[in-house]
Amino acid sequence: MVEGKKILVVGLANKYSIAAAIAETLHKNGATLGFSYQNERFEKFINEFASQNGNGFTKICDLSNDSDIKELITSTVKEWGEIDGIVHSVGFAPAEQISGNIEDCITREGFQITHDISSYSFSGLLKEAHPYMTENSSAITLTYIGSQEATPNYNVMGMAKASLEASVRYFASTLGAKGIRVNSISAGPIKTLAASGIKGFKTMLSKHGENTPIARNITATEVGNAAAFLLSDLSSGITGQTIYVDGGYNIQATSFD
Ligand code: NAD
Ligand code: 0WE
Repeated sequence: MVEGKKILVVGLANKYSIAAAIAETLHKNGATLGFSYQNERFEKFINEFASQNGNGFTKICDLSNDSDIKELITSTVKEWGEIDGIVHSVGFAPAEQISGNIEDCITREGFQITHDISSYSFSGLLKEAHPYMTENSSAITLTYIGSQEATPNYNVMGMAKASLEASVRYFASTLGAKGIRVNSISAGPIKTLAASGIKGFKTMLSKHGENTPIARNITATEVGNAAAFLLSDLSSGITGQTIYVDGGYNIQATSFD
């Protein structure tokens, strides 16, 4: 479904990353992949992962830095000439921002960092990449239902995800005529490294599984499969959307049991 498509994957940290599952599905389905990573700490893993998934290029890119974003796109275009797809699987809030009641922990600096990395970075990537994106190309990002519903502890991350989802609609609206589609996947909770650092995550995960229509939690592979669909021409009529890959969790009303 994505044979021959040249897709840049941003947000791979380790084997538990949602970006890893997405990359594996894309590779299995014939895509050519390139990877960017946040800093030297991830270099060894990324290079190993890249060599096992098609031997694509790897490039360091701190998304808080405009010149890093520019260099990432420049080197991607040098490598490929054009870009058929972008996967943005990135989110960050300083730990103290996502623990406790929002009124006790939100700060101007925490707000700025969270919105910069978790929302602006997607805009920044598209701003640089769109001139090189092909007719029938597609960009996706990862979001969470905490953008729509006040979720305990998610706090300013939920505000940044709301901004990210709005950015998907704005970019979809203006890039559509160039044949570029932009969507997000709203994933149910998955035990990644980012998630395992969150207190009470395990309890949340098991309650979430019980209270979901499919009666279990979703897997990163299921997100990878939806991502491959959104990056492929099979989804050519879909843009500006938030697609829920959450086992149907979002369609339920509050339970009063
Ligand atoms: P992860 O920690 O594996 O991925 C987060 C990535 O963000 C890492 O690769 C990290 O290096 C990168 N990153 C952070 N700051 C950066 C910076 N300044 N520059 C470049 N990269 C930076 O965790 P994950 O759970 O795979 O998260 C991926 C995406 O999925 C995030 O947007 C997250 O909000 C979203 N998401 C996660 C879940 C979940 O339960 N795990 C659910 C829904 C959505
Ligand atoms: O988007 C996320 C996690 C994002 C995240 C995680 C961390 C942990 C380590 C962002 N920043 C940081 N900063 C750190 O220092 N998810 C959707 C997973 C998640 O995070 C939560 C959740 C869920 C679900 C936080 C509180 C409540 C629920």
